[in-house]
Amino acid sequence: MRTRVLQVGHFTPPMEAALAAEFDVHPLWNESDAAAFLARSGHEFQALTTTGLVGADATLINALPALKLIASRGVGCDKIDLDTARRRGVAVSNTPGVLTDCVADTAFAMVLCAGRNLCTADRFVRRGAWVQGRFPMGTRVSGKRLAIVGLGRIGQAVARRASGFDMEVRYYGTRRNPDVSYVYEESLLELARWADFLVITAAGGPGTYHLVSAEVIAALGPDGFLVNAARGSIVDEAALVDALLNRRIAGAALDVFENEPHVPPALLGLDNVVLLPHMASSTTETFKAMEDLVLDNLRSFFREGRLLTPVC
Ligand code: 8YV
Repeated sequence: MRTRVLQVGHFTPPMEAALAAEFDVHPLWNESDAAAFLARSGHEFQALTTTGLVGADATLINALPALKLIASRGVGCDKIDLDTARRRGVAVSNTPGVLTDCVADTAFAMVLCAGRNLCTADRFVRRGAWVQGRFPMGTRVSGKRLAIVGLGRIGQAVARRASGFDMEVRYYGTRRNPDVSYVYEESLLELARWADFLVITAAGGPGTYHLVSAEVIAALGPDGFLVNAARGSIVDEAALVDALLNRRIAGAALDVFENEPHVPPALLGLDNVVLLPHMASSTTETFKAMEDLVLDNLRSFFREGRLLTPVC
């Protein structure tokens, strides 16, 4: 009998086809009354496939009494209730590594867009404003100070890109990384004071909730830029909106928000913020690599009893 897989996050069409060819897949979104379906048939599923953005909460995990594995596409697991999974003895896999370069590319593009006003400049040309005069000056990026919050795989890839732009790099995180030569700053406030660009690449979840507080944003100062390619929950969004509205920081570039896909309406009319739809990893190549890894984790777990990229 094929392993029965409940699907709660949408995949690309080739992945949907590959998954259905090997597993007995049931998309939960086909059910008009998901709770009633789970009460009736939840016991049939051994696996749950999801994405970093959809996750799996305690209610869902507990509605699947035979669940053995949650296989997620994406590196972030902040939407998966890992405590409940551990308590229930359910294994969890994610897709680290394969998305690092594309996320770092986007994060660095955001640094350039914020400093050099590239998105505003595009809008300037489109609305015909160029014929009326010059586009205002931006801020130099090369040679400036770039601070990284969370120097994991993605943070280190951003740092490597920054080195190519002759930038000085420092970082903040839960601990100093002995394998890198960048300066470790123990105080996030001090790091923000030092930085021209503060780039967030830390993991989301309760440990980093509102880590970038009103004080940290204030410490960045009127010449500083904030770039968030990690999770909206890491930044006190209301404080950030206030700082951008009142020009207390130079600008921001945001790929993530506290209540996606909803963006604070106050940001929509501002030219000092770049707004992206959580797309840092969204390339055909990276999504294929992430989905291949989801599939390989499922195969490996149900055939050999081990995960390639276990979370727990
Ligand atoms: C994805 C992400 O867009 O990996 C993550 O944690 O936030 C993104 O890469 C998404 O989770 C892919 O399913």
